[in-house]
Amino acid sequence: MAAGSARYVRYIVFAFVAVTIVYFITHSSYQGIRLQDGTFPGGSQGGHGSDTGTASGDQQTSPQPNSPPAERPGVMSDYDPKEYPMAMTPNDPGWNDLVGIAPGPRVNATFVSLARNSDVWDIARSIRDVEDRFNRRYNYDWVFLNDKPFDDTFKKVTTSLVSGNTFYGEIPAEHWSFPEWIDQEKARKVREDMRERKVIYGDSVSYRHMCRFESGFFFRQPLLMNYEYYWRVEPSISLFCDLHYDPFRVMKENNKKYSFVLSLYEYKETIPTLWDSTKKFMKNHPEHIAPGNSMRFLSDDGGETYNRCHFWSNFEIGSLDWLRSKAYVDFFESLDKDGGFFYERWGDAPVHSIAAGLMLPKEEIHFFDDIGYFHGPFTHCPTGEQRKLDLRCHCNPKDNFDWRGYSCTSRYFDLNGLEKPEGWKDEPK
Ligand SMILES: Nc1nc2c(ncn2[C@@H]2O[C@H](COP(=O)(O)OP(=O)(O)O)[C@@H](O)[C@H]2O)c(=O)[nH]1
Ligand SMILES: *[C@@H]1O[C@H](CO)[C@@H](O)[C@H](O)[C@H]1NC(C)=O
Ligand SMILES: [Mg+2]
Repeated sequence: MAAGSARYVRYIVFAFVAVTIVYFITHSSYQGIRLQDGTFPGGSQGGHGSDTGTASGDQQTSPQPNSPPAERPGVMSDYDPKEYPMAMTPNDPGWNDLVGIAPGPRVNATFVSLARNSDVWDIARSIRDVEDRFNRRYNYDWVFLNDKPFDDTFKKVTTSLVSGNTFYGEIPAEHWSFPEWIDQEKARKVREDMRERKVIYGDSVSYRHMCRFESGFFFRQPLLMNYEYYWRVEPSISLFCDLHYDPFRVMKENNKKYSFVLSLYEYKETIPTLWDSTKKFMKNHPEHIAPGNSMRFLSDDGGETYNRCHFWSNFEIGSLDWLRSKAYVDFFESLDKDGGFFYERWGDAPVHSIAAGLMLPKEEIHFFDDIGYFHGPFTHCPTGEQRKLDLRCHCNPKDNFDWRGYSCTSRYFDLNGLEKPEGWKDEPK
């Protein structure tokens, strides 16, 4: 009965192949990244669905203006962190689970990028890195802000890359212009003078509006009012390592208000009187100065002068509620009245840093060593070989800025009594 058994074998082989095909089809969906399931309306929001329902895709066709809903599925205001342990080290369960949507709660948080339409391809690269290394598994929203309306290309490209919902906001003119108390002629002469002295961005009006906006207004835009935490992302940054946990949860669960990856000294020419204004504020508002603050990070003589150390604000994960607090807003308004955003060229980095350094207890500022990061010309590459291997980093250790002379990160460790990461002595100096 050779013919009969041959047919029998063929049936078995056929059934096996069929089962195998069905298995691969049902198990091969590329989780975390979905193709757009709709067209792009003229509206200001694009969106994606997601497996955990952390973002809802059912508002995509609504016309602008749009805003994120206060209630978002997956976002929990109160939960017991112990019920949802995060893998913080390679020994923790789940460290290697980097496929699929991450389980557990989501924080009331969003990415935020200020950008021009012409920044589209540079912000696209940044988004791609953030998604690949983190957000494809978490699907957090992304808010884009611009002093002009975003064009269709910008919205299409960014919405296609972000795994969460996207929102596009236009900044009101009052937040991107000269306040009435600024003497235009005086401001113009300063720009002329800085142009001659070749101070970086010294002759730019728009850069000053940008710095003032990032210092005092981004966190109060309507699109950001529905969130508690933000992660700022600029065009042309890179992320070098996988993120094995949710940094928003690290912020929330440890009561952190501000965080950084790179710190350095500010250009002297851009902030000649910033510290004078700060001292005036401290005198007028002693109630806003936190006991146990980070003055030692900012000053080497007990507050008499500023050592120009600041956290580099092109990367920030922080608390919007803190920036919206009376303390922070009083500080910004006091600086704004003094006019240094226009009579000098105060950057938002020293402004945020001084605020965090003086108005937060030092424990509320966090250093994210695990987040390998580049923004020209500086690199933060996590310290130590094993750490980089565990995190699957692709940065060159020789590029790490952390322990070089021009970095302020050593001071941060010293003032907080923190032990420097293993291997820091062998890193570039
Ligand atoms: N909408 C808008 N965004 C701007 C403007 N100037 C700068 N930005 C954004 O502000 C941030 C800082 O600007 P950038 O050119 O990266 O300055 P740098 O990092 O200090 O060299 C980036 O997110 C830019 O996209 C502007 O005139 N309009
Ligand atoms: C998120 O935070 C904002 C601002 O604090 C709040 O108004 C909103 O209700 C919160 N949403 C959720 C889902 O917790
Ligand atoms: Mg930049």
